[in-house]
Amino acid sequence: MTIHHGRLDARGKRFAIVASRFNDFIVESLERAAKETLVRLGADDGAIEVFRVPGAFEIPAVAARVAASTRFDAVICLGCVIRGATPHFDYVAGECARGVAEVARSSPVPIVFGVLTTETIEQAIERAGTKAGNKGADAAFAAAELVNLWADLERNLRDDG
Ligand code: INI
Repeated sequence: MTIHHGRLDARGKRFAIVASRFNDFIVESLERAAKETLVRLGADDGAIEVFRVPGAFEIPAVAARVAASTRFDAVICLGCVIRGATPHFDYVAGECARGVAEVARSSPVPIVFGVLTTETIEQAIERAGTKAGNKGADAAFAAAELVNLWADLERNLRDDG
């Protein structure tokens, strides 16, 4: 039996973070944790670039552009959409998730989804470094793992089409 998996190792890799400014007091915590996690996993601080967008709705288009540049080994999308804050929740959260998933399917590099979609501010705070962990850190772990799985896929599946 062969199991393919990505190592949690960010050494020598370049990461783009696409982070939205809306609800920035939450997104800043996600961004800080994502950067700290990548550095803990071996990435150079200088190998991490942040692309800031106004809101979660803008994340997919910028993630697509950044991924297409092939300057990065992975793209991490970070944002926060809170239902209590807007009647547009379903549109903004839905389009962001749908858009990132669509971009990820055809991207030359892995794209991970670290966008909080919560009912309340309290739930967002819980997921941004308090009792439910930090989704920015989780996204960074996922990105590091996928970068290495991607490399494994390139090595092993290249001849299989
Ligand atoms: N953007 C968010 O990232 N989070 C939100 O909670 C939010 N709310 O509440 O509306 C939000 N709206 C802005 C949206 O993402 C776009 O930036 C805006 O519509 C301009 O295209």
